[in-house]
Amino acid sequence: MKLNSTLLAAAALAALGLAAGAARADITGSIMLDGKAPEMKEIDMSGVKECAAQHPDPVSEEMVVVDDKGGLKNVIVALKPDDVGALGAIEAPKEAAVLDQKGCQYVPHVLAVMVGQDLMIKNDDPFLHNVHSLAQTNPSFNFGQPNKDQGKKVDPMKAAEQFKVKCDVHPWMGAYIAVFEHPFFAVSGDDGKFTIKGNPPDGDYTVTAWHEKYGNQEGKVTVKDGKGTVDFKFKAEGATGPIDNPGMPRLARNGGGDGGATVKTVSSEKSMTCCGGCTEETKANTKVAATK
Ligand SMILES: [Cu+2]
Repeated sequence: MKLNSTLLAAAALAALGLAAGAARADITGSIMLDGKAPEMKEIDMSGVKECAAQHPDPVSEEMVVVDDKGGLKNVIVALKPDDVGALGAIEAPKEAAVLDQKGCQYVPHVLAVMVGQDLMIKNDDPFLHNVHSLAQTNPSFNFGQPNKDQGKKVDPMKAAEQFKVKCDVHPWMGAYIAVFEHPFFAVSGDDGKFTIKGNPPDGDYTVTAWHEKYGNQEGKVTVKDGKGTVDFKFKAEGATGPIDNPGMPRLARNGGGDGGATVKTVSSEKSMTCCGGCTEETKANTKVAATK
């Protein structure tokens, strides 16, 4: 009898789990690169022994990372609601977003966080990195982490913005952080696929997709019963990036870029769209930067 009740309890739990799974609503999709991916340059760490020592194999830049099917990694995808307030009561994700420094690279290379979400900067290397945020709207940070560190909490982000983070010790180290006013965002994985979780209300939404080299795109998704799909395709040909903007107009003024295209070379209205939840101020800056 005891066994039976245990089994029953397990069955009930399983049923609950299934029900919860069924109720969970996700927006999914994939990002593909159309055409041949440019070959990424090898990062030369030879001048810094402690970094080079951590990489028996060559390390490539992470600007364009595709799998063998053309899935494009590190694309920030987000809903762009007309009115964030219409999304209902939304809370920042409880789990902290973590930017790690490992083997003299940022992990992940692209990170998305929500306003108010905890943001931790971790150091997996037993030596100095100086992590330097180029944020202008948000509280910026600029501090050294001389040794391994499980995570130093920085001030939570306050507004939608995208910015670059760099290391002042190792010039090749760069990461991007995008801040949203809502939790409906994701970053595409190794296979170019993404999942926006959080169950946004049913309806039609604009979705933005931003890539460091290929810029911005917008798509549409219809969310029904919390589910929806939207795919993006970026063209490999003709891109002149890296593009620190237009999704990140502030970077151009910061000189935080890697060179290459600047906002001056971007003329299409579409590519000047802010990547998700832009504040009016950001939009205004986009226009100012674009007309300079
Ligand atoms: Cu560093």
